[in-house]
Amino acid sequence: MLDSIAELRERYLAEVASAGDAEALESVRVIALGKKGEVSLKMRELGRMSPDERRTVGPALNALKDELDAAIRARRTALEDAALDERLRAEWLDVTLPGRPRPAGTIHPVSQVMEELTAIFADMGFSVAEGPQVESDWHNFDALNIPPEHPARQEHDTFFMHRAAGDNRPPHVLRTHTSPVQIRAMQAQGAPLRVIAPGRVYRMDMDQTHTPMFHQVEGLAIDRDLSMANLKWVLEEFCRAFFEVDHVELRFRASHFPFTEPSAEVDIRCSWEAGQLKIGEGSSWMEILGSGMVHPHVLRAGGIDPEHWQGFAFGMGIDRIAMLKYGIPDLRAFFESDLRWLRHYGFSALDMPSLAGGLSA
Ligand code: 2NM
Repeated sequence: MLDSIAELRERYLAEVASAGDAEALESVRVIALGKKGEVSLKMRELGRMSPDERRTVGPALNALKDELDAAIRARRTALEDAALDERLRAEWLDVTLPGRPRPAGTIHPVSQVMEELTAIFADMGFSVAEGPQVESDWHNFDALNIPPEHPARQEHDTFFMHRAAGDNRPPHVLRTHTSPVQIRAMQAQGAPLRVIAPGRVYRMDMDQTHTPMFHQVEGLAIDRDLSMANLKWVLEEFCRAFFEVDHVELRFRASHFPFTEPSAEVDIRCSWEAGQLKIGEGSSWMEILGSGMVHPHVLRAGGIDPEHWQGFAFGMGIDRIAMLKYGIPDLRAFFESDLRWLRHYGFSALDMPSLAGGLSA
């Protein structure tokens, strides 16, 4: 009997040692130590033995059971450790590898130019004002001294918001300029005041050089003693900084706007050579903006007393000055969202406008 126990011991220890995974090990355990396993069956034979025999075989079987049990546990732990080592080896990750490159979007020229002009006017004390794109016709027209019979107020120039029968709210339009933002700024902030209002505007117009939505920036300065001279200096400084040239020359031509008196259209000296535009030199003039002294009716609509305050205002097309500065030939491409166009004319998100060139003192 003791011989066969020694044989079992040798055989099962060998099987435990050679079990290659948890499953094989478990079946060795069942066959050896399970309820119907070989060691358990041997234990049952103890009943049929003489007391002497039992005294030697019993402890030997118990010792075998404990030894096999310990060997199985040790083997299980070894297999688990090996599996973990293998995972750690296979799933190893180099966190110092560079990231996968992803295509970066670009900044639209209109956004870039808005950032640039905002930085330039901020340096001259102007803050940015914003307002709704759907405006009351009072803010968009009446407050700006534009009378009901003015052509801009006719159906074919302006987008009017639909009104259901019985809707008694005042008429609303898609703003046709950003001037209503300045009316709101006057009402909210009073005088003195220096703001610019960049943003989207809408007019029913669509051809080579017009789109029904475009971008404008308007400026407004109100103080006790402002004149066209201050206006001219601000515009010259803006053009020098924006077009990044040492000298610009502006020419004021008398004009007419309902919201300013007097009014002037402003041309900038330039040259066109071989299709190349140069700002600041040459013998050509190009119109770039409209301006004037704010009409007393407009100041009053903004809640400002024209007996004590006066101001200048100006407006220009952002899309147009973007085309001039960056040599973009076609306006309509601005709004087509063509990725090839955006990659070609777009700016890097890191290409922040700066005043490194500086404004003159
Ligand atoms: C222009 C030309 C002249 C202008 C007027 C105002 C306001 F609201 F202050 F009265 N903002 N912008 C103005 C004046 C705009 O655009 C060609």
